[in-house]
Amino acid sequence: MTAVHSPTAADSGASASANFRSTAREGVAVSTERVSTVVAAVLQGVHSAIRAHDVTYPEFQAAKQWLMDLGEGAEWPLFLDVFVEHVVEEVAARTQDGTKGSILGPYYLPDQVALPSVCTLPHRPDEAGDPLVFSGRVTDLDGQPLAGAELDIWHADSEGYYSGFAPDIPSGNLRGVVSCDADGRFEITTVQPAPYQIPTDGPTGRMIDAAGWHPWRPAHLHLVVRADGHRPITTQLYFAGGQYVDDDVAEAVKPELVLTPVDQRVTYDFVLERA
Ligand code: MBD
Ligand code: FE
Repeated sequence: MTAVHSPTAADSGASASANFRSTAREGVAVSTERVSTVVAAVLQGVHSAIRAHDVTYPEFQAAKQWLMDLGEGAEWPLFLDVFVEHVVEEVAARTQDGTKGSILGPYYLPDQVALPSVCTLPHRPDEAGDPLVFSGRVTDLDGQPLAGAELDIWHADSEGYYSGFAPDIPSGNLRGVVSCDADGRFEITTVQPAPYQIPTDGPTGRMIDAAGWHPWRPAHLHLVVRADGHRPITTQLYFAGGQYVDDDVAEAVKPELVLTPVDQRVTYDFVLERA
């Protein structure tokens, strides 16, 4: 029996948490002084919000309950990537030249299928959605092509769901690692992604609703672009005129990253700086 069910917060939150735990990370050596400085500043921010807004005991207990729910719902990666990562990226961007970066988000998966410079992303036989052809070139800061540069690309389907995080989508769907040609060029055929809605049935969605905000990100393509000897860039591309481009819940849109589709085609040239 195959149950067709709509994705729930529990599905995507738990998958995002498991995926994050399984990602190999270098142990970061953090000094006592650094921990003290940053943690004290975070706590000060909380303390000043409580004083400024006369936060009450019932509100404090409700916040405690919500934080416990966030952990039990395995939504810490989702919550942090939506509401905090954009500021970490902003700080990292201070020292990055070339193509503008954007947030990684919770739905990256490593080790996807290798594809040639002209390719179609893996998709279901009946994949819904308008066709989209995304082409461009990868160069260095001097405009020299980076032969064999790699575009690690992933995006939501025409309903806004990601393979690996929503049920009933084959693994690797709408994901791939594209090798550019000798001239740094690529041309990727895929489908137009839909805007992404933060699951409304989990703690993050309940907080957004309680605050009267909206839970949407504009439609986007995710990319990590790499080339030997160059600093990789993690970014996202958006579509001019699309819903929520001017009002992303994750505040991750930069004007340089908004593309204008012409006849279901978009182009973007990536520029990488030396490592
Ligand atoms: C997404 O698809 C995403 O890109 C981010 C940053 C957060 C939640 C869902
Ligand atoms: Fe996304």
